[in-house]
Amino acid sequence: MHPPYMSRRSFITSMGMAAAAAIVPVKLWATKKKLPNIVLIYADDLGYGDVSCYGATKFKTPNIDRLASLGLRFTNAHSPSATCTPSRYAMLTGEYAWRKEGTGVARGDARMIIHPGRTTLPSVLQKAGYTTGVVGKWHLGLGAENQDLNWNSDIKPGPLDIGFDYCFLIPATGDRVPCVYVENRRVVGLDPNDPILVSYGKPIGNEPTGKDYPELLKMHPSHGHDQTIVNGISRIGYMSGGKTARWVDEDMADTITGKAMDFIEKHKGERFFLYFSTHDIHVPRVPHPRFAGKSGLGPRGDAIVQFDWCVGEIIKTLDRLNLTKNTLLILTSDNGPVVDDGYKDQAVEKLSGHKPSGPLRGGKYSAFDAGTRVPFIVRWPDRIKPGESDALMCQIDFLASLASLTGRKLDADDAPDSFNVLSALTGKSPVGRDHLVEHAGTLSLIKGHWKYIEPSDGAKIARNVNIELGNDPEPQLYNLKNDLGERHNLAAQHPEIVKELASLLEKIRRNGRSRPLRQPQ
Ligand code: NG6
Ligand code: CA
Repeated sequence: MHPPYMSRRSFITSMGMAAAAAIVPVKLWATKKKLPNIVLIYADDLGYGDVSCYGATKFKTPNIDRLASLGLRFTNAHSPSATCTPSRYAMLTGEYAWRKEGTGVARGDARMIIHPGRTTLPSVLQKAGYTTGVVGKWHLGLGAENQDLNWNSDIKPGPLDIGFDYCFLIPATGDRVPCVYVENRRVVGLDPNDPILVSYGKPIGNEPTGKDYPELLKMHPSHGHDQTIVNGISRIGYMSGGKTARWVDEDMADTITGKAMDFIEKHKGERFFLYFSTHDIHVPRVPHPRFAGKSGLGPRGDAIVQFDWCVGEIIKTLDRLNLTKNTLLILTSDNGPVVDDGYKDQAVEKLSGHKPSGPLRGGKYSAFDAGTRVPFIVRWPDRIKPGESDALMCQIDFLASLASLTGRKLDADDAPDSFNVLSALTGKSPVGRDHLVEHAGTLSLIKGHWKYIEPSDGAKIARNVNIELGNDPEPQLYNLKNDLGERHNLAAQHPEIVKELASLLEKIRRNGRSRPLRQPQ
């Protein structure tokens, strides 16, 4: 029977269309036509104050500023954690990383921590008909648990097993071996006669290390980072072989931006999701020579200028292909800023008054807000009015929000901490999350303008990187509305608020989930 509101003929026609679209329900098929492409640009270690549209004055980030002027600039948006692996884990699974063992900063030979079969951000979009790709930094491990990982044959499981149709990866970080790219399941440019071996224990082969041969280095470590030398830079971990496959740091931004642009170009006729995860501005900061000196702040500032260039290339590609209007473009960062993160790259000496954390306290690794409050810009000309929003947002919500956008239902067990904040993400509502757990080793809870930091015996300052970690054996309570810099601990004045927030945090921890089941999907 055809529905009463349709003639028999149009019903048959629409059935034919639905069949052609692989039996998508008619209602969804109608809305699907308007679904946007989605591009997520994910910077590494870019701080709240590191771009000019968030207050940086010592250099300019014109492409990011332009995005912000054409889109929605969020001022209270967060990464889920204050370091890379847990932030990315949470963003892709919709589960707080602190719930799961083994989601701390991963070694370069770590096994994949997101298991195949799990509902992920890319798997949701793939099921919604998107072609999905990840280009750039991965840092979530590769290969199966309890099995040796052989870098010289098919590397699996990997992104292709959790919802991505394509990947071009920096497997871990720029400062961790192996220093090679992986495309889909294979190391790029590998000579089979020169196999790659990787070790995070003992030295391997007879490759020189930074510790033993500092005279071979073009950039010296300030702490750690003194193992195998690749491209004149010593790394974390040992590797041998794979000489023809090793990356050149100076070319990394060009290489991965080129791959991201190729992905867009190749899939311009389809609906696509691209997760473009840059290496910038993580250490080692070795931008291409054409960016050298451009910021006046040394390699850290130059890496920001390079990152801005990458953003500009993506914007231009979308413009050129006429995709801009119906592309949801999100730009944000995996955690807050750090100045000296292990290499002597003059970042400290040349800071010149620049404040990577802007008005916030702390930085990468920190429970104070600069650990996780990051730049967060969303542009979608067809649907989002330019402006600003102070809604409480978190990247962990991409999963439920984009599931809602694309008409995918989540099972009760999926994405246990991902909220549907689509209205806030698209600027329809000024209200985002009700509350948010922040993770930096220590947990914090933000609810409204209050922020509670759990008591912790951890170090107060991360010595080498010189960042206040926000740990204190006493509970801390800050009013972010008039004390954004978290200077005045009000816990003693408001014990009732401390009690309320501590018990909500405990409940979230105990329940194993925080996504409201009755939230509209
Ligand atoms: C730290 C590294 C730091 C950086 C960080 C991970 C040392 C001394 N420090 O252990 O350089 O790699 O891990 O950064 O090794 S993240 O952004 O990927 O989380
Ligand atoms: Ca990071």
